[in-house]
Amino acid sequence: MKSGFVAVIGKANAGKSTLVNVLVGEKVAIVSPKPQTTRDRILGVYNAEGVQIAFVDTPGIYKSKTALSDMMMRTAENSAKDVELILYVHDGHKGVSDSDVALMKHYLAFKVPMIIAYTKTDIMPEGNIPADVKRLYEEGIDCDVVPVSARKGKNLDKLKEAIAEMLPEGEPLFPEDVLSDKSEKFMIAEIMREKILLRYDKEIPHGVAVLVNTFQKREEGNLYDVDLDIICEKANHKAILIGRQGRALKETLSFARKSMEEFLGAKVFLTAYVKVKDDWRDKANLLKEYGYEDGSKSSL
Ligand SMILES: Nc1nc2c(ncn2[C@@H]2O[C@H](COP(=O)(O)OP(=O)(O)OP(=O)(O)O)[C@@H](O)[C@H]2O)c(=O)[nH]1
Ligand SMILES: [Mg+2]
Repeated sequence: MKSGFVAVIGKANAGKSTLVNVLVGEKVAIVSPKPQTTRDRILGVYNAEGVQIAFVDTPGIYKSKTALSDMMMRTAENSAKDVELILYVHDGHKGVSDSDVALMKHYLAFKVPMIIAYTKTDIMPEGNIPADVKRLYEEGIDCDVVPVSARKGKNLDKLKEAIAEMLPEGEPLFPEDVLSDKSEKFMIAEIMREKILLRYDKEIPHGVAVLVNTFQKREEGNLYDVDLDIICEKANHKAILIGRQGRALKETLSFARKSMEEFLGAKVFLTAYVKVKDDWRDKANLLKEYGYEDGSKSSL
C-alpha cells in the first residue's frame, strides 16, 4: 500500500487545520478565524483502500515575538523535515504575494516532495486561479498546485489522489482505528481555547492557555467531570475574560461545554477558573507546564 507522513505547512490562518479535518473526516484540530490558532503538531490519519496518509498539522507561519511563537515556528520547521511529503497550504483568496513565493521556495529547498493545496477557492473568483498558478510556475515553483475548497469539499479527492501518488509503497504506519495522536483530555483543552478564540479579540485569546486539572468519567451515568484553569497573561485580560457579572465567561463556558459534550458523546459538568500568570508566553518553565514543547515527527 501507499503510506507516509505528510507535513501540512503554510502561513497562519491559511486553512491548514480545516483541510486536515475534512481530509481525515474527523475534527482532530481546532479552527478559528484568527491566526495562530494551532500551537502544536497534531497527527490526523486518513485511511482508504490501499492508502494511509498521516497528516501532521502544524502551527502557521506568523511573525510574532513571544517565546511561545518562536517555539511554534520551530515546531512547523521541524515537522517539515523527515516526512515523505510537504503539503503546503496556500490561501488562494488572498492572491499570491512575494512573501508567499519566498515561503514556498523555502520549503522546496528542504528537498522533500511538495504539493501546494491552493485553498478557499469558494470565496474567490475562479478566474484568478490560472493566473496565480501561472505566476507560481514563472517564479520557478515547480510542483503540483491543486485548487481546493475545504469548506465546500471541492476537489478533495483529487488532492488525496495527488498525495497518494507521491507516497512510497509501504506498510501502514498506524492501526486503522487511530485517527489522531492527541488524547481526549488534549481536545477538551483545545475546545475551550477554540471558544475563547471565537469569543474574544486582540491579544486576549493569544495570551490564553488552558490547563485541564480534572477529566474524569463518573462511574454512573454518561457524564464527565471537567475542571480546568484558563490562564491569561495580564490582570486586565482576566477582567475582560470574565466580563460584567461574569456574563462573558458564562456564555463562553456554555458554548465550550456543548462542544465538549458533542465530542465526547456524553454530558459534561464543567467548572473553570481564570488565573493570571504574568507574561507566561515568555517563560520557558510555564510553557513547559502548559504542554508547549518543540514538536517534530520523531516525537509522534
Ligand atoms: N471560505 C473558506 N474558509 C476557509 C476554508 N478553509 C478554512 N477556512 C477558514 O479560514 C480560517 C482559518 O482556518 P484554520 O483551519 O484555523 O487555519 P490554519 O491554517 O490552521 O490557521 P493556524 O492554525 O492559525 O495556522 C477559519 O475561519 C476557517 O473557517 C475554505 O476552504 N473556505
Ligand atoms: Mg491550524
